Amino acid sequence: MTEAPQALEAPVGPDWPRLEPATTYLRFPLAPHELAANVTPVGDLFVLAHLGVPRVDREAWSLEIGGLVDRPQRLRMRDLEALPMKSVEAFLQCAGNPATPTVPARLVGNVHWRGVSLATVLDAAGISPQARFVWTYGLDRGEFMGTRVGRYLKDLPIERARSADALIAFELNGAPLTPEHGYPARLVVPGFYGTNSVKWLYRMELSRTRAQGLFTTTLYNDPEEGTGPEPALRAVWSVAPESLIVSPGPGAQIARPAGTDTVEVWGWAWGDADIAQAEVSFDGGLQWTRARLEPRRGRAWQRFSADWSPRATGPAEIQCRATDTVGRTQPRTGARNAIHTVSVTVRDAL
Ligand SMILES: Nc1nc2c(c(=O)[nH]1)N[C@H]1C(S)=C(S)[C@@H](COP(=O)(O)O)O[C@H]1N2
Ligand SMILES: [Mo]
Repeated sequence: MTEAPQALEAPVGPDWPRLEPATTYLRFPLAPHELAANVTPVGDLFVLAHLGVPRVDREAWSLEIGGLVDRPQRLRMRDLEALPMKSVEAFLQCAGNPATPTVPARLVGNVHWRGVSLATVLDAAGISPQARFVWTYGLDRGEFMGTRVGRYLKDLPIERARSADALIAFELNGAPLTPEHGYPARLVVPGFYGTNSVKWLYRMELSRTRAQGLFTTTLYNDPEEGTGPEPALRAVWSVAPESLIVSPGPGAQIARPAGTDTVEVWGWAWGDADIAQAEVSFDGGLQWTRARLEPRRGRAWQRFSADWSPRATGPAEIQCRATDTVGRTQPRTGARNAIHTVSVTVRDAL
C-alpha cells in the first residue's frame, strides 16, 4: 500500500471535461441586507470557481478512493445512489479572496444538501490506521494567481471527514446540483469554510500528511495568533463565529419610535462551534446588548433579533457580534469575521 504521488501537473486526458468558462468564475449577488430568506435560493447563492466550471457527464463520472485504504474503490453514480440518502441544512460561507484573508467578504448563505454520508463511503474502503488526512480532488484545472494546477485539491483532517454531517452531495435545495455548484457530485463539509467543500469531486486519497499545494498549504492558511517571528499557519478550515445584520439595511431612514415602540434589528449568526450569544450595539461598540437567538438546528445559521429604541435623531451605527461556546468572538477589524456595521439615520416621525 503506497501513497499515490501528488501530481499537481496531472496530464489532461481526452476524457477530462471541458471547462466553461475556463477561468475564475464568481457570482456575488446578495448583500447582507438582501439575505432575508432563511434558506437561500440557489439563484441567489454565491458561486466561487477558482479555475472555471467543468461540464461533467454524469454517466461517464466516477469517484476513486485510494491511498491508505484496504480496498481502493471506483464508484459509479449508481453505486452511490444505492447507499442511504441523508439531508443536511447548513450555512455555506466563502472565506473570501485568499490573497486578502483579513478582509471580510460576507459571502454566506444557508442551504439544504442531500447526498450520502462521506463517512460511510470512506469506511467502506477500509481506512488504514495511519491515515490522518483525506485529500479531495475536483475535476477543475487551470491557472490561478499565476500558478498552473492540474486539478483543484484540498485536504481535511480525517476526524472531520468522518463527522456525522459531512456529505458527498448530489442535490442543493431539493434539485440536482447545477454545473456551477458542482454537478454531479461535490463534498459538503458543514462548519468548514466553503473552500473545503470540493465541487466536481472525482478522487479522494487517504494520507498520513497534509497535501502540499496551491489551495492547501500555500493559499488558505492564516498566521496563528501570538506566535514568534515565524508564525505557525492554521489551515482555513473551521468557521470562526460570525454574524451580520439583515435589517435595517445600510442607509435606512428610520422614524424615531414613539413611546415604548421599538425598531427591530435582526440578522444571522453562525460558526463551526455552537453560538453562545449574539449581541448588538447602537453606539459604535461601547455598549452591547444581548439579542434573542433562535436555537441552533445542526449547522444552519441562527436568527437573532433585538429591540432598539433610538433616543436621538441623526446618524447611527448598528453593529452585531457573535460569541461561541469556546469563548471566541468577532474582532472589530482585521479579520475575515470582523464585526459588521450598518449606518442608518434616525429621523423624527412625521
Ligand atoms: N473543485 C472546486 N471546488 C470548490 C472551489 C473550486 O474552485 N473548485 N471553490 C471553493 C470555494 S472557495 C467555495 S467558497 C465554495 C463555493 O461553493 P458554491 O460555488 O457552490 O457556492 O466551493 C469550493 N469548492
Ligand atoms: Mo471560497
